[in-house]
Amino acid sequence: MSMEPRWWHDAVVYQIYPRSFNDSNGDGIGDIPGIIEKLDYIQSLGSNVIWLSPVYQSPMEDNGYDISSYRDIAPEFGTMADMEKLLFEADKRQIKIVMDLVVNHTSDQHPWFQESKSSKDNPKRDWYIWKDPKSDGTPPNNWESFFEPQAWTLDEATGQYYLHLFSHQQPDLNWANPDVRHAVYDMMHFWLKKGLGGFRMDVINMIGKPSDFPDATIFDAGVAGWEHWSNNLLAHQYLREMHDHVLQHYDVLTVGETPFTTTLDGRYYSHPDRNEISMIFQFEHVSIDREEHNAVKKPFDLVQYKEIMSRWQQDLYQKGWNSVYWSNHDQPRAVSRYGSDCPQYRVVSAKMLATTLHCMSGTPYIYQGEELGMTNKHFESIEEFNDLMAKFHYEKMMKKGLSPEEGLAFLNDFSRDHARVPMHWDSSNNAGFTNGQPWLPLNSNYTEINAQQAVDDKTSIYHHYRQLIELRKASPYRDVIVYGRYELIEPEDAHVYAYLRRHEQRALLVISNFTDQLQTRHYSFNIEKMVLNNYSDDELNWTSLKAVTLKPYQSVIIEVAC
Ligand code: TEU
Ligand code: CA
Repeated sequence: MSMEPRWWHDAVVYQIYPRSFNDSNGDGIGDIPGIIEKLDYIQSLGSNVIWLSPVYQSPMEDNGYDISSYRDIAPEFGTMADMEKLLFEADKRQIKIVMDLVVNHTSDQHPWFQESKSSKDNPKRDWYIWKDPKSDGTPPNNWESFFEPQAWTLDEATGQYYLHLFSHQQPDLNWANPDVRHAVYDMMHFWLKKGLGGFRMDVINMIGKPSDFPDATIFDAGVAGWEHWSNNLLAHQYLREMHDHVLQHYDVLTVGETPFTTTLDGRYYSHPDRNEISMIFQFEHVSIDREEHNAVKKPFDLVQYKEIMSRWQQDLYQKGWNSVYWSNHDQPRAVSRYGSDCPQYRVVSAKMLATTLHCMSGTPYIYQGEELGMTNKHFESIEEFNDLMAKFHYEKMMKKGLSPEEGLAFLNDFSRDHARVPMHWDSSNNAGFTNGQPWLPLNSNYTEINAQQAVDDKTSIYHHYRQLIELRKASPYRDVIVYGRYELIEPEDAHVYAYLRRHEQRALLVISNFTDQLQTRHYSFNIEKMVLNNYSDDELNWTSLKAVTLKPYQSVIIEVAC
């Protein structure tokens, strides 16, 4: 198979978490008019797709991932007219807007659930997943939830349990019911007709629930039950139906968020001939430095990281499409996690991470502030966290007998709130994010790390990202970056990540030092040209790769002879 070109093959996506991006009216909450104000900033970066985390009406128990009306905008984010203006203004700048499609579950405040809950014979009863208790009154099976110990909550009034893989305020829709599926498809048409560029599909690999609801048998590798409700045949069947009814009629980017996937699953979802979705977010590489389920930290192992990324690069080559990312609204800040956020190495290591990822095949995603090298914030106490998952993990750790300090330390490494701290625009009060009280307090380092500084400084991380995007979209290296073959060099090297991309008569070698030490290596390639180097001072010193000494966190892209 050779890949038929699609517009999103050379796209670079910029993710916005609206609540934390830019507040236009001083209520402390980012909003859609605030996003419109910053479109020029995103356009200058070079990104041509924006993925908006949910902006729909919601009680915001999970900051919008709990939707109470799919066809309304949350008032704190603006109005439908604002949303239409955003689409219009983005389009003027050749930027497409991808919205979040959260349809594994709704909010418990959604009228569908309110009706469903009202009585056992309500016509919408079967829109959600209701089951009788076991004879001893306990839940129908032993599945866990991502945010609570149990995936089932008893509704006292009707005497049945309902299923929620996330919080009890996020009941799971019953995709086995065709009326539910068609309601979702209608809603998708509603948005796509407004000129949307596509959807990011929240936990879309979990929509198929086996009709017999079997007990989980695996308890040490994720939320119990995942072997039954993730990536099953039903999920693929529903996606193909969705493609048939909706997606085939639009030329859009679709990316499925899919924890617990293998590369084989990745091919099933993204092979163009299967008519499902464009690409998926896999979770393997963001799972190697922790056991999320058990809230346990593990050392980051570069050899394992390389093995995972390389396997995805290779297994999907011409058999599907990758998405590549370091961070998003659920992950800690990339530079703190994989690079170094100490003043000496923050800039250079953030650039190194960017180079490593942006030369891979697949569609790269940038999370707001990543292009500035924003860092994790230090939280002093558990009360400072906002995220419901942080609270759940903390309780879990306390129950296991860990100390409050240990609990706090884990969250300071991994809490989702690190990503949700407001964006740094400039060095003025509250980083120019708001004139009011920010909904989540800022990181105090905004006086040094902010967009204005980065735009003005030609050697900033921001400009490094800009150059990487330009290489992918409009340079002689476009085809090799977008369509080239990928080859890992020295898989066992625990400090340096080197790989090659080849396409027709071009080859690019990418070398990244993941340590704060000098590293000397030998490569048997001949340099044609130094394409990008995150140390600007020694560009001319590279004449041969026979013995190169990489500086701390140095990363280079070199065109080599084929
Ligand atoms: O995330 C799904 C998911 O798997 C997360 O619980 C993930 O394990 C964790 O956040 C990563 O550390 C999606 C959304 O991205 C997330 O923001 C929502 O809270 C969740 O679904 C429920 O909609
Ligand atoms: Ca606001």
